[in-house]
Amino acid sequence: MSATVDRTNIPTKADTDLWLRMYRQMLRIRKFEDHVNDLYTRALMPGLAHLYIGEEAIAVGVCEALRADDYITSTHRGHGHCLAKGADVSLMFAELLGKEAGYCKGKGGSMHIADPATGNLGANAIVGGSTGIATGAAFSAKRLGTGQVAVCFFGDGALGQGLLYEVMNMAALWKLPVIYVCENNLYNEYTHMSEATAGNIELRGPAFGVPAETIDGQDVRLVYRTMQRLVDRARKGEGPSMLFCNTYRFHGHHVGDVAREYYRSKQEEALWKTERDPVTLMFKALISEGIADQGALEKIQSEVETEMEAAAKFGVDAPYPSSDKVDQDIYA
Ligand SMILES: Cc1ncc(C[n+]2csc(CCOP(=O)(O)OP(=O)(O)O)c2C)c(N)n1
Ligand SMILES: [Mg+2]
Repeated sequence: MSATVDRTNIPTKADTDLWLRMYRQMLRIRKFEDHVNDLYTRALMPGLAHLYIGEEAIAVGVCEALRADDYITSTHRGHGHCLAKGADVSLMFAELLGKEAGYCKGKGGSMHIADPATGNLGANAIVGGSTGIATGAAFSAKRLGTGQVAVCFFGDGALGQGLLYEVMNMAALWKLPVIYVCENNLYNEYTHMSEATAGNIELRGPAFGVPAETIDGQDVRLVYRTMQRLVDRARKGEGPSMLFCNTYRFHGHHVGDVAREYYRSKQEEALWKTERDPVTLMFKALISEGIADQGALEKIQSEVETEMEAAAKFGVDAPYPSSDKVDQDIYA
């Protein structure tokens, strides 16, 4: 008698290629931002940057579930979203360093990167500001019948912004293909979300007829699979949804926020870094499931490091815009 093999849980080659790609994408965000922190610390980068390190699984899991022409809108903590949707790392470094080769000719910096070629409608320094842009993009996709969906990334702090509820009301009424992805990293700047956000946040969507769910935002494959479902229903015309991803930023609110024990304990930070690091979790899962050995994953690490070193060097070496262009491309 031959044993019946249950093949339903055996990953296909396409699955394993995708998981390795997701691992690489998370690492690219991590190493990009390690360089950003280093450039800031060496006083080579003007202004500030809000690091996404610790939250990489959300951007990657979400963007892997999207088509190239689907839209995203981003936040002040936006590097991960831009990279996961396909932005060019050299142009990103150039932008952060104020160079002419950057996405906004060096005049926007970290918080204003948009990349229409990859469906990225832009980061936004106004907390909650991008909710209106994503909903408008979804409205246009629906009117034009393009089949595109729009994803709005926002932090838990944006749950206190009225615009979110105005647009969610419209999105529900008109069954717009938009997914509101809340990155709940527990903090709004230096305030714990429990001090700023009342009630059960998961009930806010359903109050408008927008289904909501909450998942572990450190598990890239869970984020991806959940988003596949929500994207599918949006594309089929079943309307908006809301996804809460529980996560944590490993660094301060911005690169300059280094002495932060007055609002967040070192023990809490250490716990997330050692137990809940999305890159390490995926590294361990890929090995324990026999998808890759340590050597293969270390090769990816060194390839990503080489890529980021070259891109950072491109940004550092690139020229600044000339002074006669100082009043161009500026809107006030
Ligand atoms: C409308 C508005 N109010 C206040 C600020 C100042 N501000 C910048 S980031 C931030 C906190 C955002 O917290 P959250 O949305 O949770 O995002 P996170 O920084 O945690 O990713 C605040 C209050 C702002 N940029 N825009
Ligand atoms: Mg937050």
